[in-house]
Amino acid sequence: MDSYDLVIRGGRIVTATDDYTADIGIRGGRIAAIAEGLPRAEDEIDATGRLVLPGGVETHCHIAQESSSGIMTADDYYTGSVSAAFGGNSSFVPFAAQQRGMGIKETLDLYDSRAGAKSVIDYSYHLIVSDPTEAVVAELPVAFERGVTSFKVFMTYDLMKIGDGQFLDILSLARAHGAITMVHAENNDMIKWMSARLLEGGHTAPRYHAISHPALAEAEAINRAISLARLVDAALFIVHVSTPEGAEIVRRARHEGAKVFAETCPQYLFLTRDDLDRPGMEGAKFMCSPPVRDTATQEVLWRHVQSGTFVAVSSDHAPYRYDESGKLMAGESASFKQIANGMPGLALRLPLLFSEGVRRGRISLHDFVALTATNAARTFGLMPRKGTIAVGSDADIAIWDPEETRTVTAADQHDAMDYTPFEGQELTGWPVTVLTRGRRIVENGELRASPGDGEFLRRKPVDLTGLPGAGLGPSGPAETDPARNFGARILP
Ligand code: DUC
Ligand code: ZN
Ligand code: ZN
Repeated sequence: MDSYDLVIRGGRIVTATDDYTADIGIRGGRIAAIAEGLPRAEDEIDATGRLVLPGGVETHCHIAQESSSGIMTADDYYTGSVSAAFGGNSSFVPFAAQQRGMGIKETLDLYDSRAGAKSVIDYSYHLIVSDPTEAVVAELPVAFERGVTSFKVFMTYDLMKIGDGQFLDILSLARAHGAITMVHAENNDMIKWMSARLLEGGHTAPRYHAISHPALAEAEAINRAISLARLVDAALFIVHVSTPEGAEIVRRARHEGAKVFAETCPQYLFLTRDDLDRPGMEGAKFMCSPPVRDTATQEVLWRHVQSGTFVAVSSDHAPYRYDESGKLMAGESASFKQIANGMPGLALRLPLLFSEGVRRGRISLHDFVALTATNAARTFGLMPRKGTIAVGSDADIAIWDPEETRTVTAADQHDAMDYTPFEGQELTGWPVTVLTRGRRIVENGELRASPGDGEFLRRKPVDLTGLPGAGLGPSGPAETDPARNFGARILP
């Protein structure tokens, strides 16, 4: 059979490893053929002069999620997925957040009800575990049965943070089921102590948010999180690394064979704490945790992007509007402790990285694809369905015009936000047509999808093959290995 539902003709196909010009034949939502001169199909896209890339796989964004202090994100699964699609993404994995007192099934059911009828792109969730009681830990396998193979835990925020023993429970259970645990790694007490001193001194403006989260708080917590993961030989993913110190700990741990993955985010590569020091409360728009740092930090983080410390660059889209529903909930004179943490960026992650990364020669096109799609798909159990262009994979494709220049505006984000931290920036290289499972979601600036077109993705266990240390003998410490600890069984 050589007929296709759709042929994308004549584009330059670039994956994490390949770069060639060919046609792509799509049948039943999947890539059925890649070749030169495919037969004509009823539906065709002329991709001459365009880049044909795997659709982005966004694995760090907060959608229809209450913050730890109960503020709902501005984006729901409709606006969030539409914004993601306009930004060149074909799928995303936001969070399903267990609030204290909630069960696992209850949490996943709640997010199914928030996502199912709304998302225009395929989706899954990472399960945030904030209350790992014995009953909750016993219920965690429900998540694996439903194809949710990643957790996220917090080492900070009084209402979300878990203790080190609880962290070990989750890591070891995740290991037994082939899941991966993500962590927000900052030392809670250092931040609280610094914040109290600052507030006592009357230093309440948004810029002091950056001061209250010292680099040492991130480095200490990353080091501790990795130590805990190493003790039980579990896979760990450090989210939103923002400091040279933190990145260096990750780099060294990977070199030493720890099962550690990490990401950074555009805000740490493109914004600084000077943005937090804008007049009045404007700085609140740039508040996220960990905070944005300085230009010297940006340089070092770029080097870690280039040298493979980070497997992904994720948006950490955490949308709270610049009004009383979000950032200004506690009024115009709120202290930095009363302002929601997070900023939007779902639609700009790829254009920023393309314009400022690829076009400036900081990363190759292959790196760009790996950092925005392939590595995330692989790490979070979506490979080979998502994250690449190959026969048999879902036809999740973003067609880019590498020469188009646009000026960033909040209105063009297609989200539910009233600002973008990147307002006015001129970027070159934009996705023009985006497909999920062979369906056009966005075409020439128009939305072509309907709420509920996206499907829930059952994910596989994490693939650790080829990670530093894999296949080089026992990877955990002797004390937890029955072959080396006089036969004691420590891990499930
Ligand atoms: N951590 C996140 O990952 N996102 C938003 C705020 C935060 O603390
Ligand atoms: Zn976080
Ligand atoms: Zn986040």
